[in-house]
Amino acid sequence: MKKTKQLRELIESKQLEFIMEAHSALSAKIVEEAGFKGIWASGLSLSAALGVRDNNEASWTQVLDILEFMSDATSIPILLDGDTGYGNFNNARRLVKKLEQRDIPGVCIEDKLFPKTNSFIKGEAQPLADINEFCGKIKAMKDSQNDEDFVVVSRVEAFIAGWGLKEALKRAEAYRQAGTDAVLIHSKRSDMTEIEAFMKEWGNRLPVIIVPTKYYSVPTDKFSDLGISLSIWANHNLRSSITAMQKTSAQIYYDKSLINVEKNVSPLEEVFRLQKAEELDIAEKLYLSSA
Ligand code: SPV
Ligand code: MG
Repeated sequence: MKKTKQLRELIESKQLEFIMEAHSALSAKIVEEAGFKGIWASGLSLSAALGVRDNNEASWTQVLDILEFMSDATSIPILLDGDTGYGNFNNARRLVKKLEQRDIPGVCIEDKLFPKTNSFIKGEAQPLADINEFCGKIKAMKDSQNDEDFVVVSRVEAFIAGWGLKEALKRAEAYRQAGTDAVLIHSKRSDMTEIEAFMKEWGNRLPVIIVPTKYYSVPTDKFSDLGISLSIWANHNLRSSITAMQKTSAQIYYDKSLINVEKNVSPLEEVFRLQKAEELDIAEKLYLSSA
C-alpha cells in the first residue's frame, strides 16, 4: 500500500495508534523493525543529531536530505515534523511538493512563527501565528498536494503559549475549516488536564494527535478513553542513543581498551544486517562477471 494511504489509515483508524521518533535512516529502520506502523521525523531529534538547536538552524533542504535516506530505508510512512512550514504559505506548499517527490506522506505544521523554538523551552514567551495567516498556509498546502491521501496535520500551540482552552478550540476549529486532516494538540503539563478539557469540547470533529513527552506517567489507556487517534513517542530514540553513546565513549576513554564494551554493543554482523550487506553480495554474483 502506498505510504500516503498507510499514514491516512493510521490517523483515521478507530483505535488508538502509535508512531515512534526517528532522526536518521538507521533509527527509522529500527522503528520499523520494532513493529511500529509509522515514524515521527522529529524536528528536535533531527536538529540534535545534526548538532544544532531546534530553532530552524538546519535548513529545510538539509532536513529533506535526511528524510530521503529515512524513507529509502523503510516501508512504513513518515510524518515529518515540519515546524512552521519553513516560511509562509508559499514555502509550505513547496515543501509539500518536495515531500511528495520523496515519498514522505505527511507533514505536521505548528502555529508559531519562523524561526520556531522547541515548545519545552520558554513556551509562554513564544508568539503564535495569526489564525488567518495559518489557515491560508493550510489551504495552500492542501491545494498543492498531488496525491489526495497526503496528510497535513495542524498543531495547536495555544496551551504551550499559555492561551488556554478557548483559544485552543478556536484555532483547532479554524484549521479544520481550512481543510487540515488532523489536529495535534500539544501540552507541556505533567498531567492530561488540558488535553482532557480539549477532547471533551472537541468531540470527534477530526482525528486528534498527542505528544505525551511531559505526561509520560499517564497510563496509555487514558489516551484511548479520551478518543485520541494517534500518540507520538517523540524523542526517545534520540535520548536513548545519547545515553548509550555517552556510556560507551566514557568507558572506552577511561579504560583505553575495548574490553568492557564489546559485550554491550551491537555486533558488527548486526550493523551489516541493518545495511543489507547480504543483498549486495547476491547482486554482485548476478551482475559482476568477476564475482
Ligand atoms: C519534536 O519532536 O520536535 C516535536 C515535539 O515537535 S516537541 O519536542 O514536544 O515539541
Ligand atoms: Mg518539533
